[in-house]
Amino acid sequence: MEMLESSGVLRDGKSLILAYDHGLEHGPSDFDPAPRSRDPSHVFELANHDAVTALAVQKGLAEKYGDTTDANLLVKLNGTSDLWSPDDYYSPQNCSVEYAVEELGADAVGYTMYAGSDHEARMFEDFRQVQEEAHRRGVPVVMWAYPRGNGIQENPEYSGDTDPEVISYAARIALELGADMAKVKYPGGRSEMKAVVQNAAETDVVMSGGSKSSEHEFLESVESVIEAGGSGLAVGRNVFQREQPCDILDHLGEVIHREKSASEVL
Ligand code: FBP
Repeated sequence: MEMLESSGVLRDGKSLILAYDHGLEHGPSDFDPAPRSRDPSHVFELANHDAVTALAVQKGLAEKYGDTTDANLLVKLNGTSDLWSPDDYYSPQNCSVEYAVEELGADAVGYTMYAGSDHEARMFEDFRQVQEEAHRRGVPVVMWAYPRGNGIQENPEYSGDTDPEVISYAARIALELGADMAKVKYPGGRSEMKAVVQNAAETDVVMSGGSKSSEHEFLESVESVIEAGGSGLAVGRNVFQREQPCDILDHLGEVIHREKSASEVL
C-alpha cells in the first residue's frame, strides 16, 4: 500500500490504470474500432486525464513516448503476442526491473502470471526475481493475475478461468508471491468480488476492463468493485476503443475516486 501510494499508482487508496499493451498482446486489430488509438501519442495524452493514476505500457512505448506524458509509468516486464501457439501459457520477460526503473523511469512494474499453466513453476521463478528486485528499489509490483491453461481446464472443480473461485485463488496467489496489487478479471458480481478482495488481504485488487461493453453495464461493474472494497480498475479497450474516451474517463473518475454510482454519473 505504501509503495503504491508513493508511486502514485494508488491515490488515496484508489487506482485507475490506463492499460495500453494491446498492440503486443492482441495485435493492431484492437485499434480498428477507434483508429486514432493506433497512435501512441494519442493514448499517452489521454493518460494525462486527472482521473488516471498510471499508464501501463510495454518497454518500447515507454522508451519512445514516456517523455510525452505526465502520467505515472507502469512498465510491463513480460508479455506475449497473439501469433504464437505454445503448448501451454507462458509470458516471457522482455525487460528487467533495472532497465525499467533506471532507463525508462518506471514508477511501478507489472508482470502477467498464468498460474495453472504447465509453465507455472517457471513463471513463479521469473516473478520471484522481479518482485525481489523491485522491492529492493522501493518500486511496487502489479500482478496481472490471470490463471489459465491445462491445470484450470482439466480441473472439474472449475468452470474455467472466470470461475469466481479461480479469480479468488488468483488474488491470493498475488498476495502469497508478494505482489502489491492484483489485476483480476471481473468475477461476475459484488459478492464474488468481495470474496476476491478478502482473499487478497493486504494486496490491493483492481478489476481488468475486458472487451468493450455498454457504458452503463461497464460502470456498474466498476461501481460494484468499489463497493466490494476493491481499489479500482485497469482498463484499455473500454476507454481507447470509444469515440469519446475522455467522457468515460470523466465518469470512471466519479465512480472510482468520488464513489458515485453508475446511475448518478450517467
Ligand atoms: P482491457 O481493459 O482492454 O481488457 O485490458 C486489460 C488487459 O489486461 C491488458 O493489459 C492486456 O493487453 C489484455 O487485457 C490481456 O487480456 P487477455 O490476456 O485476456 O486477452
